[in-house]
Amino acid sequence: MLVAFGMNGGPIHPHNGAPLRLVVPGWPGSCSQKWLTRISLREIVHDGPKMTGTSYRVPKRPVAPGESLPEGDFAIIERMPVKSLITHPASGARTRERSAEVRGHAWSGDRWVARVEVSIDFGASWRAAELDDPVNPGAWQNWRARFALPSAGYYEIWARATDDQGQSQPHALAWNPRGHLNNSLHRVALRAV
Ligand SMILES: Nc1nc2c(c(=O)[nH]1)N[C@H]1C(S)=C(S)[C@@H](COP(=O)(O)O)O[C@H]1N2
Ligand SMILES: [Mo]
Repeated sequence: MLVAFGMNGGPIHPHNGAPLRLVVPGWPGSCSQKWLTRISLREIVHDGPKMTGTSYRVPKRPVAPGESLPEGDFAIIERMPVKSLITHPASGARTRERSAEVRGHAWSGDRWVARVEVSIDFGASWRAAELDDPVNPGAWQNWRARFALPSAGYYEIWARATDDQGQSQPHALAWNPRGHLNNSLHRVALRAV
């Protein structure tokens, strides 16, 4: 865990937590508390505003959508699961070319991402993307891949990351009341014209 007083070579902006901010890489954003003026170590679970009830918690066992369960059956989220995002092209983009470059980021809590694969045929086949190491521990990993677009038409680009312990992203996931931990595949639309 870091206590940050600066960001991008300058002072940290109030939006981002000035004067001081906790940064807990790989754990939920809720751990990275902003606007610190003092630190107290307490022996109880965080009982501050927005931190209680089902906030940042998920059922300990798989439950049916909408099922209600007692508070004791929830676990506080710790490390975040493996996830990837497609940052280029923008969803809905059009291209006149017959190939496309796809780019994005991937991360997995406090682990490394071992590979990212991309599909343009709705998951029927996958191709390995080129994947960078993190620039420092806890940083996102950048990735990119180039695809042939065999004909004009509507394509979806899907990305799937797998971490160094073999955990991969699901197509769909178990329900939880707050919709936390949605690490399902990112899909973007691309139209070749
Ligand atoms: N003091 C304080 N810190 C906080 C919060 C808050 O409500 N109060 N929200 C947390 C949550 S849930 C998130 S996701 C991040 C958002 O940080 P950002 O504004 O830098 O993206 O701040 C965290 N730190
Ligand atoms: Mo959050």
